[in-house]
Amino acid sequence: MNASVPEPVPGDALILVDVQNDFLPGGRLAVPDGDAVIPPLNAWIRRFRARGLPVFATRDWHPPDHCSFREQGGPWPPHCVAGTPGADFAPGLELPPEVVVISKATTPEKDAYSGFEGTDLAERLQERSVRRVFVGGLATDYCVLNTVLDALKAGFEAWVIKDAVRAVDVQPGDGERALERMRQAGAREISTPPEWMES
Ligand code: VGL
Ligand code: ZN
Repeated sequence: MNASVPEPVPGDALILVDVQNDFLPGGRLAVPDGDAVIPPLNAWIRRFRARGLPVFATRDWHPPDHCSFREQGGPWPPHCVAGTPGADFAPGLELPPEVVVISKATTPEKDAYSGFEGTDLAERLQERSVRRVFVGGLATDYCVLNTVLDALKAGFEAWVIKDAVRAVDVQPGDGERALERMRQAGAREISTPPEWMES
């Protein structure tokens, strides 16, 4: 479903999921075409900033011996090690100075794909009276999926910015299946209006 575009209003928040160097082309866990999320996300950031609405940025922030890394028996190459350049936000992402950064999966023994897992993201949204979250970033089939599902579970309305997400696609079709799961759970989809991309 692609409803007409709502201009962000009070009660809305933007959540940028893991737009970090290691998930971009050339990174240690590169998401194909991952850098394509940056221009539309910048358009959303401008829109939210212009209205004084909150912008949150989650980041994978792993210790060097994180359990999700292959050396520890996990599924992934080492990535987003806290404090390394690979864990930095993409330089092209126009993060506002007042962005709220949410670090996740920060301990060796636990992974967390959702920005809500083991963080105070739900409380931070509630204290700003947020009702709707708009979500984009990386990757559709892991951290975007789980962040959107948890947003819905926590009682927020969730909108996936479809042109501002990309999938790892370990199995072909994972990204599409993730979008379907989000829809089934009650998420809505939206595309960045082309006119937002011009300025
Ligand atoms: C992610 C795999 C491992 C993600 C994080 O941000 O989607 N994927 N860690
Ligand atoms: Zn990770």
